[in-house]
Amino acid sequence: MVSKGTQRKDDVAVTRAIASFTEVGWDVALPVSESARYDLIIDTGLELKRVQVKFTSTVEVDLRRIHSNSKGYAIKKYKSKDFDWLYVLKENGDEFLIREDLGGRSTIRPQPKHRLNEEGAAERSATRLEPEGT
Ligand SMILES: [Ca+2]
Repeated sequence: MVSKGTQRKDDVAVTRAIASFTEVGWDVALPVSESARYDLIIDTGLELKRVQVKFTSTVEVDLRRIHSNSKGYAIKKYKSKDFDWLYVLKENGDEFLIREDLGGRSTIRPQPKHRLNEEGAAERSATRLEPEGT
């Protein structure tokens, strides 16, 4: 059972991701199905990417999921096809976008090269040069 506090942090991560992707200039879509292995779909203008969103308060992101079933519970890992990109929101507000195949991994440690902030900032300042429509 997911605690209310954990659910709240996950919700913050998803909404923060939506805001950041929107600022970068990508369109964001939400899957209707709750059984989807991803939280968002983003349209970069060139392609669609399925994005799994995680909140973490530690340096490593836990990629395992606990599923309850008739025999009790089972720990599952994501498969390569479950999502395309992983968005991570850290407790300090740092955002990461990991575009590597994480299938079968138990954890991932976001690196500086995965930071979304710089890429987002660069694309944002580029967008600002365009005149606003009236
Ligand atoms: Ca998630």
